[in-house]
Amino acid sequence: MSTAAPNPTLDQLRDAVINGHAKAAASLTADALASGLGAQEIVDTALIPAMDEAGRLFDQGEFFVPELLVAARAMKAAQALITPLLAAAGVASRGKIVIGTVKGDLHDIGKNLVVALLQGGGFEVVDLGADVSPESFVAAVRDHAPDVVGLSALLTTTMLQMQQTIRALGEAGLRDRVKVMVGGAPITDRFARDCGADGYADNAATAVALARTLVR
Ligand code: B1M
Repeated sequence: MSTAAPNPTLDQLRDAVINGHAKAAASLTADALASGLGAQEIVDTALIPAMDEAGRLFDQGEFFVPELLVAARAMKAAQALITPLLAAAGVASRGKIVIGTVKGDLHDIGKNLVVALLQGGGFEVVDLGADVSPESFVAAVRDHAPDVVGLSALLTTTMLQMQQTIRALGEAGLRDRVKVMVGGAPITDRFARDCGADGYADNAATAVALARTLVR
């Protein structure tokens, strides 16, 4: 959590994302970076709070899916400038991770942040995208032989796909060759244990720490 004083550029950026102004979001992100703010600080103090606010407005019936979509598009315009900075590391690979958002779930903003920080943390990442079936995870584990499989879910309905995916890895005889980590807003430590995962992380930074532990 940042302890910095309120910053007008970050306030404007947050508002631009909530209101779905993609061009403004990109140029305000560029301004924030040029003013010396760090990529992680911009994510933590403007971008994630903006998506939380969009979710709150959706909950209250003030936003509908189209508003969420334009907010997500503005978030991605900002993310396009931030991701290369989060991912810049240039250290030797710490391990390989296959990651995706589970079947039926189209939310990929948080997963993309996790990917960027894993890359920044020195991991080789195979990103399968969103709405990834258990069969596609199994095929990717066969093809890429990763150390870790990462499963993301944002919906209480799709989190059950984590269990299906872990079961499919078992049925394919691959479960003992990989560690499985899970994350996403509805996931808890307890759910992670119950669905047979090896670990749970509640944000992108702790996901990197967890991946390091799992690879060790
Ligand atoms: Co949706 N949506 N959405 N949505 N959406 C939520 C998740 C919701 C909480 C909104 C709400 O009601 N308040 C709600 C879910 C309710 C529930 O299941 N209990 C919801 C709903 C209901 C829906 C639809 C069903 C709406 C509808 O159609 N009626 C629909 C479902 C579509 C589908 O997936 N099949 C839907 C659609 C969408 C959009 C497509 C419009 C858009 C997504 C665009 C995209 O991602 N490309 C969208 C958005 C933007 C949201 C909110 C507003 C924001 C999500 C987000 O990006 N957060 C969201 C409300 C909210 O979360 N406040 C909401 C920011 C992101 C950085 O955080 O993803 O949590 P997060 O990721 C974090 C951590 O969770 C963690 O690290 C990340 C970074 O710190 N993490 C991991 C994530 N994955 C990890 C994996 C790991 C480790 C850590 O290891 C592998």
